[in-house]
Amino acid sequence: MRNFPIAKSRRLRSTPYTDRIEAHGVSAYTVYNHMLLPASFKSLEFDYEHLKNYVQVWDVAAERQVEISGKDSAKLVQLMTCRDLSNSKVGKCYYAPLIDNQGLLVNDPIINKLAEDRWWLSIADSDVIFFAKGLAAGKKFEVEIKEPDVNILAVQGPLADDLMSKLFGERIRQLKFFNFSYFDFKGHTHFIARSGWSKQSGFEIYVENSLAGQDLYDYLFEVGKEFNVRPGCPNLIERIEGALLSYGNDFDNRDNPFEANFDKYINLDSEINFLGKEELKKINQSGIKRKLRGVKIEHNKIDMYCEKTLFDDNNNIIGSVRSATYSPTFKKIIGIAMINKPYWNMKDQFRIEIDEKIHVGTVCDLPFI
Ligand code: THG
Repeated sequence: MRNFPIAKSRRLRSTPYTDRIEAHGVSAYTVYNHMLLPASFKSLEFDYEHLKNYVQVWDVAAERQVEISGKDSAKLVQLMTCRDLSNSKVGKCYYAPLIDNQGLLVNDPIINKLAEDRWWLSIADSDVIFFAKGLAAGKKFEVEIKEPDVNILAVQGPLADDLMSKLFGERIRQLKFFNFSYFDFKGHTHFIARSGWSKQSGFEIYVENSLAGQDLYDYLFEVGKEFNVRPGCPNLIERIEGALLSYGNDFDNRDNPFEANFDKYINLDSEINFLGKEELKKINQSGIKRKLRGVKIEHNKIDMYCEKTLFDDNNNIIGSVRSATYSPTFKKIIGIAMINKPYWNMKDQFRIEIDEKIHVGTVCDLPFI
């Protein structure tokens, strides 16, 4: 398939950093929450090696915030997720699957608890705001729901602490994983979390003032020279190796949270009230019939425009690949696939068609690294 340029419009939203990342040589975009999300700069493999060795600044403004505040905000947030938030603390971030009334996945945001009655759901690519507004209206909850103008800059890579401490001071090194705090730079206070969509460690700056954010972007590059800073973005190779799941790619509203390996975020035994709880109890009782697993394929190139079916030796369908890429580390294709029972424990090879040729692969554990 050929690649075509993407036509921009107001509906396909730019970010406050778009001019800057284009000046810095963004080479591909994807669309996420109706917004531009960079997908590569120099090349997927170059960006991958750089991310694992130095530090990158990412425009991840497309990770939009759904702000839920007011008297019933905690009730509404809990209603949307199967993760028990009853002991949640202000200043912490909670990775939490959102579930509908059928027990199916709606999104997998990071839920930031800003106050007992104020939350930011940092969402993946689906329209959570309408789901939240519909529930609030139906339940007659006293809440305010909006999408604030927050545009995240992520700083990711092994040298992220060194770069960030130059701007925000040494205190930032003490920030714990999935905690957030407030840090000043040039008269502006920024909400910063130790989180990000890579396994290389780093921070996310939830920029609330776009002008201050653009200034911050420029400073990160100026101060970052000594750390070999580069522009970057969530990297397909790195995130598949680390099995960071992507809503719309690896799982979506056809799948339940057990199938997507979210078991540790499913709390069926506590008193909490959430949508789809009875359905999830039933699924838990009867057991699932398929789940996400890793796959390795002996080939060097794959384009994923749609799910790719996997077959065993007798031409039985064993599952389908949902995300995949060539990994320079494993020197083969690695992917995330929904594999049917009993094949999810399969030790034998499966077959897959890529570019009209048959290739072989094996099922394996996630993550790869
Ligand atoms: N940061 C912010 N918002 C986001 C993402 C992000 N919104 C969209 C998307 N990413 C949400 N999905 C994920 C998926 C995985 C993780 C975070 C967001 C993640 N997982 C860790 C892991 O699996 O190793 C740890 C999670 C935990 O157990 O606490 O970080 O990246 N702002």
